[in-house]
Amino acid sequence: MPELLEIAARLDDAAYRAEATPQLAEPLTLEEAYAVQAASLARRYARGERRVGIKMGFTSRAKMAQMGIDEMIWGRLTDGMMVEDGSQIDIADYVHPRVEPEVAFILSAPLPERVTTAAALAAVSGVAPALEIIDSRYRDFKFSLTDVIADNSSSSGFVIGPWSDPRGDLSNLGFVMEIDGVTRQIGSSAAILGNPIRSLVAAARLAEEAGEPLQAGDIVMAGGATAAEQLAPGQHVRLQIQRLGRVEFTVAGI
Ligand code: 0L1
Ligand code: MG
Repeated sequence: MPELLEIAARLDDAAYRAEATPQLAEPLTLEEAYAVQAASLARRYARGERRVGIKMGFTSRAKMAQMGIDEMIWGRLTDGMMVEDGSQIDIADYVHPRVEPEVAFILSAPLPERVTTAAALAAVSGVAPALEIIDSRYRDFKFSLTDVIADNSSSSGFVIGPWSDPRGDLSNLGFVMEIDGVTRQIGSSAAILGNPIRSLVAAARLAEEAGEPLQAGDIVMAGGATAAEQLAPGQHVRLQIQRLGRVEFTVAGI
């Protein structure tokens, strides 16, 4: 539908220019919102970006409560969103970015739609501490469920720490996220659907339903374990996850 393509172009332009855009005037259906997301990603692919995986959103009560939304959503990740562990971002590349602590998986085999947690784990070659930089393109970071889905579920950047062997219990690993050496969020991997591997199972189903099944080499960001924190110039953000290690980045500026 032409209107959906226009919305996709507006959201993609807002992300590209790092300029806020008003909330959508008319409510979309869920199907339309994901169609807008796919169309806005098609514009990124046309500029040379490559899909490298997917992110899961609202997989924890803390995130749902922070944003007033209680349904799981997903978005696409591209290589253009990757931020190297330990590197620096420029706040000018974002509208009003926030950061949240997550767990990431990388796959060594495709994941079909219906998988058990054991089968999902068997397709994982690594698990890592990860930070998601979310950046709603909507003015004041305010949106409805379908608005945010259309906006690629606020996907903006992701930073992945060292990959570890995924075998072992991932259900209750302690998280500490610090900004400038001060603890800002404490949590547990249990906050992510009780065990982040459940988020991977859900990701496989949603990706398959969208006609883009998860493939070997794909990255899956399992979702935030705590509320997100606003980013500002000059900050240093670090996440430490029990057994998995740390991941960090800085924000350029004073
Ligand atoms: O959990 C998430 O990553 C949801 C992202 C969309 C909502 C937000 O921008 O906080
Ligand atoms: Mg997230």
